[in-house]
Amino acid sequence: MKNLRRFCLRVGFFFSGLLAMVMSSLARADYSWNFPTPVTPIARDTLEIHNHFMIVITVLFVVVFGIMIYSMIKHRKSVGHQPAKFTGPTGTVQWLWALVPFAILLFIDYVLMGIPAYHAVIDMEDTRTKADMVLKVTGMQWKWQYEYPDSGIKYLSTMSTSRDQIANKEAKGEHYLLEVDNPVVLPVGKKVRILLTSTDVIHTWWVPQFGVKRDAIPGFLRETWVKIEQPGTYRGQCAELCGKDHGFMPVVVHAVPESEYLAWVDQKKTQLAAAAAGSGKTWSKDDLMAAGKDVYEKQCAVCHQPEGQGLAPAFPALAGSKIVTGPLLSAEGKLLKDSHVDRVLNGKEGTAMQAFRETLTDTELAAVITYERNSFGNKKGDLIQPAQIKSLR
Ligand SMILES: [Cu+2]
Repeated sequence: MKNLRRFCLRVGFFFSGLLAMVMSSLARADYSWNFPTPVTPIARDTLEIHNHFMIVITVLFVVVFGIMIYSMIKHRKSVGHQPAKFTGPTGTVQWLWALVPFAILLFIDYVLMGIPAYHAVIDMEDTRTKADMVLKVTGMQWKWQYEYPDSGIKYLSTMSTSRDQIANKEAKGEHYLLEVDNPVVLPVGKKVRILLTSTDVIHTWWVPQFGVKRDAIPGFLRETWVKIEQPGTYRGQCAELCGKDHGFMPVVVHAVPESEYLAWVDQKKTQLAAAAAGSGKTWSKDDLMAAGKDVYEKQCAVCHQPEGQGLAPAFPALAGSKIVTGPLLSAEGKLLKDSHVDRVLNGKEGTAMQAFRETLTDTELAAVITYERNSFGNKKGDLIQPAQIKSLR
């Protein structure tokens, strides 16, 4: 009786410890218990399989632990139970003890769980059947580029949460760290084949409500698909530790009815055409400076810092930098190797400095170069026109 009491006490301690842990973690985090509402077939399948598996494993848990606990109490030493005297795996009964549970688990794994999982995995990988459109997603430190090959649309999407909110100098907004300047827009009810790649390190494009989480790997093209069933705004994040600002490259998707999507495509095309036309005109220095400040704050400030002071050792200062204050172009107007313009256009291999020639327009490049040469105490006084950038490409 004494032993039983001790045993029960131990079990009690174990479970009350476990309960205390669960309660304290609940008190710390306010999250809901369940997964977010699925809005794609993949997300729905995944959730259904998860729930189905939870039932199977709960039944297994209760049965196995039930037998174990019953056996321990029933056959304990204090009620005079004698241990069996046999040694070694002899006799049919012992073979049965091993083989019957083995067969049961095999059935559960391959039939009860295997078949639904197999169907879901095949469905997830089927990116091509009846795809209505393609979206190309490129991960880069620390933003996403979205491209609609069918409509010729391509743009960058960067986090729009202010640095002041991150530094606790300002109250945090509702969608803190989960908001961007240019969200992805996709039509509802269409199968979208998503191609993923990266320009630098591995990133992961993840939207929980889509049930989609796929690595974007440099040098590889990977794919997944979504068919969003309800209009809405869906938010996610990069889910692969990809460097300093890994936590600051959210994914935001606006799912809209098809007519609205087509209107957005037209509007975006006009916008991009207007930006391209801007590269033909001659800009004043003030206009370049104003546009450049905007580009700098979005694209450059995360590494080189808002005041151009840099962040040692990885991110050099632009204030007083030899490269930034060096010559703009050669006497013939050609690109100088390792010059300021060369760095911004082509990046620097082996460092976090990426090539911006493909991600920024002629106007944005000219503006940000002009801005950097005439800010943070740099007083070069010169400027570069978008048309010059165009001719350097
Ligand atoms: Cu990332």
